[in-house]
Amino acid sequence: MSTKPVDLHELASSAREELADAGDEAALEKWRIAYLGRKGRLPLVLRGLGELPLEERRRLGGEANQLRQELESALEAKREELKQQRHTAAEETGRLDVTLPGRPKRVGRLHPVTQTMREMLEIFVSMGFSVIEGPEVETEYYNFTALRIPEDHPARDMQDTLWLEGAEKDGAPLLLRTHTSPNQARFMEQHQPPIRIAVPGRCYRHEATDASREWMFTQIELLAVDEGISMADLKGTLFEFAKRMFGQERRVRFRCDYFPFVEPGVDMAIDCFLCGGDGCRTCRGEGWIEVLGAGMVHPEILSNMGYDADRYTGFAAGVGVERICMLRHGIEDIRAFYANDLRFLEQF
Ligand code: FA5
Repeated sequence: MSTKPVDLHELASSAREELADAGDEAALEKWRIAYLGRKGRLPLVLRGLGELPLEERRRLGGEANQLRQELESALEAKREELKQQRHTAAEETGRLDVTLPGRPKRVGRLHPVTQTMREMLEIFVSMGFSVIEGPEVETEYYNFTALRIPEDHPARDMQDTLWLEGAEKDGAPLLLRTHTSPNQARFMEQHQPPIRIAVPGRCYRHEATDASREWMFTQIELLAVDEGISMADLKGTLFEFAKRMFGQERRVRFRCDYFPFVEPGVDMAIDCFLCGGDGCRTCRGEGWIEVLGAGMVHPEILSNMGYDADRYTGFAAGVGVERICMLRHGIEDIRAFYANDLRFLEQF
C-alpha cells in the first residue's frame, strides 16, 4: 500500500505565514479551524500516522506533536498581540472597548478578631449589657489609681505599660491603656446603678510576645452593679457566655486570682483546643488557656464612686478577645492576627 508522503515543513511554513497575516479575531479563528481544528490539517496528519511504518510513525508523530505545541503557543501569542493593539487603538481614539471583561474587585471582610468581638458582644447584649466605648490613650488615674493600684504598687508591674513620651494631661503623664478596666470608673462616675455595660477595645502592654501574648490585643470589659449582685451572677454570666460561644462540651476552670480592684478575684480558663488538656506550646504546657480575669467590684471603689457600698454590689470581668478567637477557630499562634498575611486572614 502506498501512502501519500507527509510534508510537515510545508504545513508548518504555510501555517506560520497565514498566522502572521491574520489581522483580527475572526481571521484567527479561521486559521485555528484550518490548522488545529478537528478536521484541520495537523490533526489529519496525526490521524494518518497509523498507516505508516513504525519508524516513520515515531519520527513524524514526535515532529507533528511538537509542531502542534508550537502552533498553539503562536496562536495564543498572536491573540495577545491583537488584544494589545486593540487596547492601544482604543486609548488613541479615546474609545472604551466595552466587550473586554472587567478586572474583578477584591472584596474586603472583617478581621477575625472583629468578627469574634461582635459575636461576643451579641451574647452580652442578649443578657442585658449595653455596649459603650472609652479612650485608648488613658490617664494614669483611670488606668491605675482609680482601680486601687497606687504608684509604686507592684500590681503596676503586672501590666508593663507603654507611656506616651512628652504627652500629659493636667500635668499627669499619659499612657496606652493596659486593659479596658479604666472604663469601670469612667462609667460609674457618670451613672447610677443599675449598671450593665460591655466595653470592647484595644489594649497595649510592653510584653515579650509569644504564642499566646501580643503587645496589642483586645479586651471586652463587663461591669454589672446593682442591689443583690453576687458571685453566683458572675459565674452564671461567664459560664453561660462560655457555653454559647464554645458549646456544652468545652471544659471551664475558675481559679482564685488577684486584682486590686476586685475582692474576691478569679481567672477563668478553657481547656486547650489543641492538646485537649495535655499541655502544648499554645497553652504553654498548662492544658488550659486563660481567657479572662474577673471578680466582685471592690467595695472601696463603689464608695469612691459615691455609691452606698452596703446597698450595692457588682461584678466585673476583662475578657481577651484574641484568646477566644483562637479557641474558636483552633489558631495556634496569636501573632498571626496582626502579621497582615492575607493568606491567613482570608480564611475567616
Ligand atoms: C486584666 O487585664 C484585668 N483588667 C481583668 C479584670 C477585669 C479583672 C475586671 C477583674 C475585673 P489580665 O491581665 O489577666 O487582667 O488580662 C485579662 C485577659 O486579657 C487575659 O485573660 C487574656 O485573655 C487577655 N490578655 C492579657 N494580656 C494579654 C496579651 N498580652 N495578649 C493577649 N491577650 C492578653
